[in-house]
Amino acid sequence: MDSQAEGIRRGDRRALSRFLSRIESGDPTCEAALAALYPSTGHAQIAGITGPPGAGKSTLVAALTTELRQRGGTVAVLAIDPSSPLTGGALLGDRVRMQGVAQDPGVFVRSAGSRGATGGLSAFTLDAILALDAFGFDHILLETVGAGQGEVDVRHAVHSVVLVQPPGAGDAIQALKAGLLEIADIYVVNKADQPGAGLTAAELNTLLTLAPAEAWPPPVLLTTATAGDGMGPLADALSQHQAFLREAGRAQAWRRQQAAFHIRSVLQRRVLADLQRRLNSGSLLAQLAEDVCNGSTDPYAAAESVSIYHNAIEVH
Ligand SMILES: Nc1nc2c(ncn2[C@@H]2O[C@H](COP(=O)(O)OP(=O)(O)O)[C@@H](O)[C@H]2O)c(=O)[nH]1
Ligand SMILES: [Mg+2]
Repeated sequence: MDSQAEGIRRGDRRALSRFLSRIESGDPTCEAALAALYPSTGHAQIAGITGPPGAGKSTLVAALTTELRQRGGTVAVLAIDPSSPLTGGALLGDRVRMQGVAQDPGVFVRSAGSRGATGGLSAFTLDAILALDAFGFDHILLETVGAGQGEVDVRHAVHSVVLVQPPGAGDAIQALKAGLLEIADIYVVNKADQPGAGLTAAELNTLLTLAPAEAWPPPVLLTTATAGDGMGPLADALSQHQAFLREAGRAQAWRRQQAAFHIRSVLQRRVLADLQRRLNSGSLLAQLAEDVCNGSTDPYAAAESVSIYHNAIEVH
C-alpha cells in the first residue's frame, strides 16, 4: 500500500495531512490508496454543518467540537469554503477557541477551497471524508456554505445534515416554504443572544409541522455558538439521529446512496480529467475554436467531433 495510506492506518497525522494535500491537488495516484483504505471506513459519525455565510457555522463547529471532546470522542473538521482556500482566513471564527482545539491531539482541522467542481461537493470532499474515517476519528464535521445545489449534495456525503441559520433569516424560511430546505435533519437557529431568534425558531417549527409527517421529525434548536450554549442538546440530537439511522436497516440504505454518489463523483472527475487531457493534447481545443472562427464548423459539430467522450459526458 501507499506509504501515506499506511501512515493513515497507523494514526500518523502528518501522513494524513500530506495525503489530504495530494487528494486536493488532484493527484490521480491517490485512488489506489483510497481504495486500500476503504475497508477501514464506516466507523465515523459524519455530520454536515451547512447554512448561509455568517450564520455562525465555523463558530458552532468549534463549540460543538469542544462538546464532543468533553464526551470523549475524537473530532475531525473539514471546512469547504470557496471563499477561503487552503491557506485563507481563520477557519474557526474565534481564534482563542481555535488554538484550544488545534493543540488537542484528538482534534484535526482541515480547510479547503471547494475545487471548482461543478455544483457543490466535489469528489475531493468525499475522498477526504474517506481518509478521515479510515484514520479513525469518531466524528467528522463537514462545514459547507449552503448554496443551491451544494445543499442537496451534502446529504449524500454525511449521515446528518445540520442547517444553521441566524435569527430573522427570512430567505431561508422562504426557501423552506418552497421545499428547497427540506434536507436538514436538525435545524439550528444560532445567535440566540440576538433579538428574534425565538421567533425564527417558532416560525421554523410551524413550517415543519405543516410538512408531511416523517419518521424523523427534525428538531429545531437554539444555540449561541460564541458562548457554547446549546451544544449539549445539539450533540444529543446528533447521536439520536445516528441511532435513528441504525434502526430498521436505514444505515444500509444510507450506505448504498452514499456509495452511488461517490461512484458518480469519481466518474465525473475522471471523465472531466480525460476530456481536459484530450482537449489540451495537440491544442485540439484551440484548433477546433479556429475552425469555428473561420466558418468551417460550428461549436456543436466541433463538440460532436470529440466523439469519444460524447456518451460519457452525459452520465450525470
Ligand atoms: N452574537 C453572536 N454572534 C455569533 C454567534 N455565532 C457566531 N457569531 C459571529 O458571527 C460571525 C460569523 O461567524 P462564522 O462562524 O464565521 O460564520 P460562518 O460564515 O457561518 O462560518 C462572527 O463574527 C461570529 O463571531 C452567536 O451565537 N452570537
Ligand atoms: Mg465559516
